[in-house]
Amino acid sequence: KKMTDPKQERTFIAVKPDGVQRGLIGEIIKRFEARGYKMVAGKLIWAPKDLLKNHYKDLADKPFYNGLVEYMSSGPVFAMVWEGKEVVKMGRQMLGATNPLASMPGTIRGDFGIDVGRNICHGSDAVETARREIALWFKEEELSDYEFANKSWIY
Ligand code: FUP
Repeated sequence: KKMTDPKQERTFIAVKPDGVQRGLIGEIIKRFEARGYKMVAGKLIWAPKDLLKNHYKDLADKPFYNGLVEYMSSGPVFAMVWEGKEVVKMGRQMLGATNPLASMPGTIRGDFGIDVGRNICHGSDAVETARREIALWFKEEELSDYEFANKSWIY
């Protein structure tokens, strides 16, 4: 399996605690499925703080970091790995901008959120970041490598 094939690119997407509490897990899965992406892994997990601190380690010096870790550990998240053509960039586009005023209607944040501190979902910002985040949240055996029935109608 060639990981350089853009159709086999993978990203880490998570429904954050507010998204889970608001019943948006299915809505978010639905959008990635309908777009043509393949789910490779998915689980509900109440993340321990050390995992979240590692996940957001690049933001450790930001003023919102402690609040961010508190929010992310306030309930379970639904963690996923999605695969398909340029899914990292496309996933970010589907999630919408970090700034609520810039997240367009039609995106997940633009349709369901108004606050940067309750922004419903996470998506990796680059292929390298995705690799790191997938390895952080999932064991290798939790990732399913399978043929996707609809593929020839998508590519
Ligand atoms: P994103 O990649 O869109 O998740 O944005 P960042 O990596 O810049 O920020 C990570 C998380 O920190 C965001 F999802 C929400 C939170 N955050 C704030 O709470 N306040 C800010 O000013 C910026 C980000």
